[in-house]
This record gives sequence, structure tokens and C-alpha cells, in this order.
Amino acid sequence: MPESGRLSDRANALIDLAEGLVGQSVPTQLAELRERLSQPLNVVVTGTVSAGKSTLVNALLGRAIAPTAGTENTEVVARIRAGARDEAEMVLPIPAAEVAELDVSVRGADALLDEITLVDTPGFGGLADHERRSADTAREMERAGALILVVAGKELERELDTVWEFQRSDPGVNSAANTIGVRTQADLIRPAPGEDVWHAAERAARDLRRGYGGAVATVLPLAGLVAQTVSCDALEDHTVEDLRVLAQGDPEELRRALMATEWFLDPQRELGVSHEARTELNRLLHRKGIELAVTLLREADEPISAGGLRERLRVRSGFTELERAVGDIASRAEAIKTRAVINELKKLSVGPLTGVPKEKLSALRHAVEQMEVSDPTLHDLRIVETLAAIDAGRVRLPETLDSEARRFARGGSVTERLCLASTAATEARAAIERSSRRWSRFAAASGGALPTHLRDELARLMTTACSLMALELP
Ligand SMILES: Nc1nc2c(ncn2[C@@H]2O[C@H](COP(=O)(O)OP(=O)(O)OP(=O)(O)O)[C@@H](O)[C@H]2O)c(=O)[nH]1
Ligand SMILES: [Mg+2]
Repeated sequence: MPESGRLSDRANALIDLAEGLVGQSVPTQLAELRERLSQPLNVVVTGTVSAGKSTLVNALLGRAIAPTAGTENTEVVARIRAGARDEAEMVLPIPAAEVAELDVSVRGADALLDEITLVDTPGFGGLADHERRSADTAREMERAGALILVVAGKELERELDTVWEFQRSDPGVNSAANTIGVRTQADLIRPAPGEDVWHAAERAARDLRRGYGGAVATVLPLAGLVAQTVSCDALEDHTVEDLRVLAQGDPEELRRALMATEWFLDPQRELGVSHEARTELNRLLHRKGIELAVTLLREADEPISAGGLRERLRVRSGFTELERAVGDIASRAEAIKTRAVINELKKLSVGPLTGVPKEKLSALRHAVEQMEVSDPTLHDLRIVETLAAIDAGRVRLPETLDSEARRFARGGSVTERLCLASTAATEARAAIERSSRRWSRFAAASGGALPTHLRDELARLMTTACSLMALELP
């Protein structure tokens, strides 16, 4: 089996080995595993009807491909992946009754689609035909490699069930680490008196995370429509000029107009910006997004350029954080898929399989276990998962240990992980020893809020990571 090179090569070599040992007994299963490994990771976007799932998908793609609307809209599952042909324009409307699902290939897509396939689903809890659509979504969950749960209000039992089902469907692979919660429509959250809107959004996201208990480690607030508009380059310079005019006008007048969409769009109203321009602004940002943009323009010490405003909206909408979280999953896609392969092979190796002698099964089991414990990338994934479990329990590690564990979880070179100034092996060896001792002490120390099993697990993983790193040194 190759000791170096891409993780997927090593996983394929493991499947080769399985083929030699037990192939005749389970040929289709092994072919499926190979197929799964070669495809991008399925990231399924689900949640309540009309929460803003398709809007979020478009924001991540940087193109408005998935249809969005104010009433139940996504009729079928849409699988959006990188491909040779560009089918983005032909997507809809296709009558739901005529197709079971849509497979949309996007050419020249964002690098994100090299690693993942985004799956937009109709979600749960709609009115029309909701049994069938919910069943479609549930089926999609079985093929999910990661989950983005989009929620626009308080947590619902139904959504939590979905998360549990996902995590239970493949226990060694799916966890809080590949589940992202998003509290969307963050712009519509009503702040407490004197509270900043964004502060209120962060609070709502925290409440949601608490509501979901240990199932979701991260819940990010997102003003989805603003995110989509900025990410899809739809906020043009002339629109920014209109926002500037609004920002320079009478603040009280604008505040009152923005209290209701109809008031803002009232043709009789004088705000210095035409009715058409206001309609366009409302389509792109919604009244709350307009309010946010105007506030950003007013608050700036120096005049902001159009590009500067777009950048600030990107951050303030929560999109920067979301993009980072999804990017993290994309960068771990190969490891997540490999873990799934390992799990399946492990299940096979427990047997019995018709016509396969016990010795061959135990040879397979041995090879699988060997890869599981010795592969640095898979090992990093376990650190990620343990950190997610710790986050989900809302416990904090001591600062130094926390940042060290997160550095290890990100992977990278020995120098990066240990945060060293030089690449000298002697220095690295000493740092590895120090780190290993730190984690052994951490394991031995008792007390604190962290549950013992998580403390032991993390300490064990970190000391093993140190040993694996030492092996990398010349
Ligand atoms: N103000 C505001 N509006 C949003 C946000 N996200 C989505 N919307 C709007 O909400 C409506 C529904 O958004 P979609 O993205 O279609 O929602 P969905 O969850 O895909 O809906 P279905 O596919 O019908 O379940 C659209 O009009 C969006 O423009 C947000 O964060 N803030
Ligand atoms: Mg939708």
C-alpha cells in the first residue's frame, strides 16, 4: 500500500486489497465504494421550507442558479456540480411532476465544486405535496457527506431529527464536525432596545445552537439575501450610488420609510431616489439590507468606495464566515470520504461473507485498522471531530491547548503545526516533545468542565499526532 501521495490513492489501494481478499463475494459494493471516493463530497443543504436554502446555495456558488422565491419554491432536489457543459441557464422552471431530481452541471465553476457537490433540497414542512418532497429530502440525506442546516427561526424538532438521522446513518463519519447550522434571515431579527442588529443575530445563532444541544457545533448567523447579492456581483456601482444618496438624506425620513417595504416603495415618497431604483434596491437587499448598507456608509470615517462597501457587506452579512466554514469542509472532503470507505470495509471485514475464509477477513481488518491509526490525514480528522464535540458541549479548553489543537486539526507541515520560526529538525523534535508532554499532563489533570472521555480522547489524539509528526522528521 502506498505510504505517501494523495489520501484517496491510499484509500483506493485499500479497496484493491479488499478486492483481492473478498472481491468475489461483494463486487458491487466495492465498485460503489470506488465510485463514492472518486466523486466530490455531497454537501446537502436542508432545513425548513422558505428558510433561504436556495439563496445560500447561490451565495456559495457566486451565481444565481438555484431558484428562490417568497413562497415554497424548490420543488425537487437539485444537485449542482462542476461539469464540462454549462446548464445553469436551463434549470427552471421544470414541472416537478416530470422529474425526480435535477442534475445541474456548471462550467468554469468556483473551485469549491472541485471538492464538493452542492445539493439544494425542498426542505421540510411545506404545504403542497409535502410528503413526497420531505421523502425526497430524507433520501438525499442518506447520500450526504456533510450537512448544512438552514433555519430561519427557532429550532424545530423535525430539523433536529434530520441531524440525528444524518449523524447516526454513518456514526464513524458523520458528526457535529461535518454539520453546519445557519441562522438565516439574520437581518430580520429584531434587536433588543439599544442592541445592534448584528449582535442580535449572533445571539439568535447562539440560542439556536443551544437548542440543538450537542448535534451542531457551529451555528452561523447569515443575512442570506445580502450575501447572495454581494457574492453574485449583483450590487453594481450605480446601485451603490443610490445607497449613498439615501445615506446622505434625512435619517429620520429614511428610518420611517424603511419600517415597511410598501412605505419604502411608495411612489409618492420623496427619498431622492427614483421608485424604480428603490424597487431594485429592495430586490437586491431587502429593506433591512438597505438599512445595513446605509449604516455602513454613514458610520465610515472616510468615504467608502463601491468595492469597499461590497466587502463590508460580505463580512457583515455573515457570508465570509460561512464561506470559511464550507471551505473547511471542502478541504476535508477527501478525508471524510476515505473515512466512509474505511468504515464500510471494516463492516465487511467483520463478516461473515459467503465463500471467504476467516483468514482473509482478518487480513482485511488488519489492513483497515492499520490505515485508520497511522494515516496522518485521517488522524487530523479525528482531532477536528473531537474539537467539534467539545465546541458542541460549549466547553472551552485552556487557550494554549485550544489553539494548538486547532492548528493540528488544520493539518499542514510540521513547522506550521508547531508554529516554529525555523524548519530545523532539532528544533521541531524538541517542540514535539514539549507538546507531547503538555498533552500528557492535560490527560492526567482532572477537574474542569470538560467531560473525561473528551479530555482523554483529545489528549490521546494529540500525543499520537506528535508521534506521527516525529516520524515525518528526517
Ligand atoms: N431578508 C432576507 N430575505 C431572505 C434571506 N434569505 C432568503 N431570503 C428571501 O426569502 C425568500 C425565500 O428564499 P429561498 O432561498 O427561496 O428559500 P428556500 O429555503 O430555498 O425555499 P424553498 O425552496 O421554497 O423551501 C426569498 O424571497 C429570498 O430572497 C435573508 O437572509 N434575509
Ligand atoms: Mg429553495
